[in-house]
Amino acid sequence: MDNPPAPTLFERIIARELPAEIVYEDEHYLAIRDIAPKAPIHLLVIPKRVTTRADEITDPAEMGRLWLTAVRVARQHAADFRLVANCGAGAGQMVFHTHVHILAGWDSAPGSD
Ligand code: DGP
Repeated sequence: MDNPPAPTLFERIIARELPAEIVYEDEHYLAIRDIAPKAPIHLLVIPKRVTTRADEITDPAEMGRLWLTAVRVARQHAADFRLVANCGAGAGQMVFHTHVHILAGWDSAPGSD
């Protein structure tokens, strides 16, 4: 039998095996501050259910809950914000546990790349 895959960094944060600055938590989601912020406010919304990338979520209700949780957390920190989910290494994904980036806090509108 194959060994189960090693837990990802985010699974270990959810399990409190690794530290993180937690800004929100409920039964299904954890939101933390990104360790290498790419905006003045940079948070990550992480579903506790393990999937590798956001496009693996096929249940519309589950995807809706993830989106609405990201919006709720974002609004707790900023009026205007950007939500991003990198899907795959070619898109810049580095941690292969689904997450949504919340980017906000610029003084003026950021570029669109
Ligand atoms: P992505 O490239 O979409 O997989 O985003 C992963 C993000 O995770 C990236 O912006 C940096 C962040 N990150 C990596 N390691 C850690 C960590 O140990 N703690 C926290 N809080 N964030 C991390």
